[in-house]
Amino acid sequence: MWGMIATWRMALEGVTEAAAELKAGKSTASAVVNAVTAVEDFPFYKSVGFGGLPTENGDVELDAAYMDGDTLAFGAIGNLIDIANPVKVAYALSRQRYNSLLVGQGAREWALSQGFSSKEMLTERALQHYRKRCRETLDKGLSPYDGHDTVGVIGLDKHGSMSVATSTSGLFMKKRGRLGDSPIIGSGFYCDSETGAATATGVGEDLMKGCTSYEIVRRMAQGMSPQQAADSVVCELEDKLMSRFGRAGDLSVVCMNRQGEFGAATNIKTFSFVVATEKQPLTVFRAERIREKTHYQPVDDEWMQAYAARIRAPIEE
Ligand code: SD4
Repeated sequence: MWGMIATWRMALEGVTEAAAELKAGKSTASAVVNAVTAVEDFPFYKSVGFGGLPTENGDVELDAAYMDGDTLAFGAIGNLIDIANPVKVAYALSRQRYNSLLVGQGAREWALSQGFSSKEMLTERALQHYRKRCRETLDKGLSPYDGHDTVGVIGLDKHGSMSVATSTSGLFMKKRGRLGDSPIIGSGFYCDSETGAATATGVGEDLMKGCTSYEIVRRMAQGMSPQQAADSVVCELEDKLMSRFGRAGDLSVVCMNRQGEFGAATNIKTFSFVVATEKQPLTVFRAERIREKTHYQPVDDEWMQAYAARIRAPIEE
């Protein structure tokens, strides 16, 4: 059995190629890193890698992680500035015994010492978004934190190995130095090849309160199906946050078990994700929650066209 699941429609092109690698018997490590790299390199995805949106100071600070489900080794970097592929740095770090989570200047220095090259990650388009948001936030009092998507990819290869990787520019207009869940093991990602893997996207501050990805994997280990584990974790976290904290941000997750069965859950109106397994042909699904359960269906052509137009639409300044 092989399989791959990823957050958001933006993962489609990367998953298309990476799923073919898994089908051909290649390892989950290279498939997952390649899938995330494709998203990082595409300049029109404004929440991951090159073209990602900046902090309130105008710098692009990137977070990424990689976890190997066989050994439980992981590498994660936070607030990385001007290095092309944060996921590759995270992967390289996962091969080290110590220093598994590096942030800021230290992360950059380590990446450079390993031969990763410097690259200006702020694009003209991201700068336009930034200027527009600065104005809107002043004029209309919009929350600076709206509009953000993290890519999280889980892979299962034919040898039974699993891995997971994340990459994000974090919340738009975040404070310098702020970390969300994406580079935090157990919150933004977790993977154990004996059980399965999970990855999250949404408001990191809230996802971290539930150690969301670990909790999903733990429930799968106790016998829940991926869908039950995903739905129960998202629903319970949202309920708890509403009753104890007074509000809950966006919470969306995908997961897969070692049999290649998958699950997805969300508390937002439209959460898209991409899946391909030996049994499930490559599909982009659109998920929504109706009464404590997440329902999903394949997106149609109209949805795909609207998406393509939206991500490339000129930014009205
Ligand atoms: C963060 N969880 O930095 C990330 C952002 C994200 O969908 O996933 N947005 O909090």
